[in-house]
Amino acid sequence: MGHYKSNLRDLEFNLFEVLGVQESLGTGPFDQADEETARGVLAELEKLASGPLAESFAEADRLGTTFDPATHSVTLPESFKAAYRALWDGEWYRLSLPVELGGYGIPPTVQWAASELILGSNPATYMYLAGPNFATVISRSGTEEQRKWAQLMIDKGWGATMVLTEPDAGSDVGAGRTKAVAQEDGSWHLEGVKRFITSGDHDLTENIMHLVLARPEGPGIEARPGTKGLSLFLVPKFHFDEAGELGERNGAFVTGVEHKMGLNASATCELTFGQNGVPAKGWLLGEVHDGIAQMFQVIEYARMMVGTKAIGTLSTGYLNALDYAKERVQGADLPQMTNKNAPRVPITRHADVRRLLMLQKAYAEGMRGLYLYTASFQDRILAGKAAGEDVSLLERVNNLLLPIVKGVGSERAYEMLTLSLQTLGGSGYLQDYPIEQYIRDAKIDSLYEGTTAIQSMDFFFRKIIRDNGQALLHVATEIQTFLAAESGNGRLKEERELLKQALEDFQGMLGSMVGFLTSAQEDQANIHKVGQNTVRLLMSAGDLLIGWTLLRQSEIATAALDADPGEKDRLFYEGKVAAARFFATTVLPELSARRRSLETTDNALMDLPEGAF
Ligand code: ST9
Ligand code: FAD
Repeated sequence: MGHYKSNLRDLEFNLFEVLGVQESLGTGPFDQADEETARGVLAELEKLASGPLAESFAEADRLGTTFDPATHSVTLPESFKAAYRALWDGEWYRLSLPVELGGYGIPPTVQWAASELILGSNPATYMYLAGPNFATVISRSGTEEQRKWAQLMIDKGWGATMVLTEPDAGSDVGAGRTKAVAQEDGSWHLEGVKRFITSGDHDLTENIMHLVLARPEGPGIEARPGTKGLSLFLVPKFHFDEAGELGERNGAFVTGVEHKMGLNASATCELTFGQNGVPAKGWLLGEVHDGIAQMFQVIEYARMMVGTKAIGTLSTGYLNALDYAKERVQGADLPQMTNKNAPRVPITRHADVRRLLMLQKAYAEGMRGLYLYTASFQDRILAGKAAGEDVSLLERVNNLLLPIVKGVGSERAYEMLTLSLQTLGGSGYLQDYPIEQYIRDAKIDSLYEGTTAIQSMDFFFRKIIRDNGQALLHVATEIQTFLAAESGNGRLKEERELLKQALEDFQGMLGSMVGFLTSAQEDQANIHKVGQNTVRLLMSAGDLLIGWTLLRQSEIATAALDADPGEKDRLFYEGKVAAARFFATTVLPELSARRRSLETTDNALMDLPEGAF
């Protein structure tokens, strides 16, 4: 048995029992796929993820990548390459492609469910599959010639990277100094050093297309500060002709590979442009200064991916912990604690182990529901666009939810994975079990693609304030409608009350934050009161939505239980109701305390001299 424990039952529950994805399958842009196809995709991929894909997970972690500075090349362990090959040969990358580029017309909900299976089993393999996916962005904004390159990237299975970060430009992408100098032949020469570039080099594909943000320089080009002065350049590892035949080596060289805490099969590279005796030639995508907006098309996908990766990892962490707990016998039942002859029991009998397990379950399943709810807006955007409808509100809701999926998904997954490890006691600390690796591999999720602080500021300033709260109002109205519906014959009444209170607490927090922001017009320092609380607000939005998601799930489960399902389903549905109850009674009340703390924020923290820390 491999390390990976999937939860296909819960994926299907979300897709077909909660979201009703089958209603859009076979229609509009999804007319090529029916429910059977969708279930078939997930079942096939589940087999691959639990078997061949999972096999190299631990070995690739221990062996890591090998960097040869003389040739600037990175090689990967053979077992890992075999896993990647299995994914590539199965053409699974096509799931995320639009039909016109060879995709299957599978809705995003099903795509993300499929992605969870790969990301939970062997996340680095997924990340190396970026080529076809990034080609869609090139195809969307490129010239006719560049659209042909995009097709080559797909047909030839090239790799791709997103290249933003520099030593002095991490969260602050606009501080980047890498420049691109216009050449007479229409190409550009890039000069500079980028760091932390995922998949910057490897031996999985014959070519790699780097999508690089740089500052354009040349006649008639206005220099602009910050992100709005960046352009996106396509910089291939090898030059190529019209048919995609490879030519000379281009001057983008990997000059270092990081040694890191986890995700060791994923090469994190320093990428140097134009400083190794060969010019780094690039081609502008679209117009100058459109770079950051174009790159955000890639980033939006990647942020969703990172959240799904974290949540998928938590799910397998929880299921590994659960299996262990069922087998591990230790201590007597608490009521018999004074009886030294009492029979020893599996640790699942201990209240604290149950607390650990149920918290993991609630977050894993609640956050799965949340990323799939987010994906359901992506389904509706595609369907709406195909029908010529106005989808701007749907887009804004999707945008609002992304920092929650990414920021909350990564933070809570990491936190809960420590509970998965705790469930195993000392054994959890060993490499005999996958959980220590899960923790190491998942820590990155709160860092790259924008740290949690960046997600939280995006959430408050861009997704709520700049949006005039429209998208938030849409989601809040859905929660209120759920609360008002009072369905389920009055069952879960107490939990609904707790959800109502949590919604009020969240709205109270937001109200105070808007107050701080408004008062900053009089006293600029008050903006720091906002800054002290954006992560608190984001995490509270996450808990509110997770609580709501679990309650929606439990409402459906309750109805299913009334229909007297078979034993296996009965336990599944009972678990849903229990998770919702547990989360509502133990986590949601925390929002009231967070609200009190937020409301009393002052600037003492900011006034403290640095030396006092
Ligand atoms: C990284 C990569 O970390 C990690 C690994 C990734 C690996 C990817 C692998 C993918 C694999 C795919 C495989 C598929 C396989 C499929 C299989 C299927 C089964 N939304 O606020 P302003 C834009 S990469 C949209 O003034 P500042 C917008 O154009 C490194 N757009 O920002 C805006 O203009 P306007 C990641 C947004 O103060 C403009 O930016 N690094 C958004 O200048 C300026 O906005 C980071 O993420 C948004 N949310 O700059 C950096 N926000 O306003 C984090 C901004 O006119 N830092 N724009 O619309 C930030 O995000 C900063 O907030 C900042 C600030 C840089 C944006
Ligand atoms: P910093 O920006 O220096 O942040 C340090 C701390 O300060 C963080 O806690 C941060 O939240 C906080 N902080 C910074 N600014 C603010 C602010 N304005 N307000 C509040 N808090 C703030 N980049 C790429 O371009 N391509 C890749 O493929 C890629 N892959 C990566 C893979 C790995 C394994 C790693 C580690 C990084 C990768 N990155 C990549 C870079 C990654 O996106 C950055 O590390 C990330 O954006 C944070 O930047 P930084 O590390 O410079 O941290």
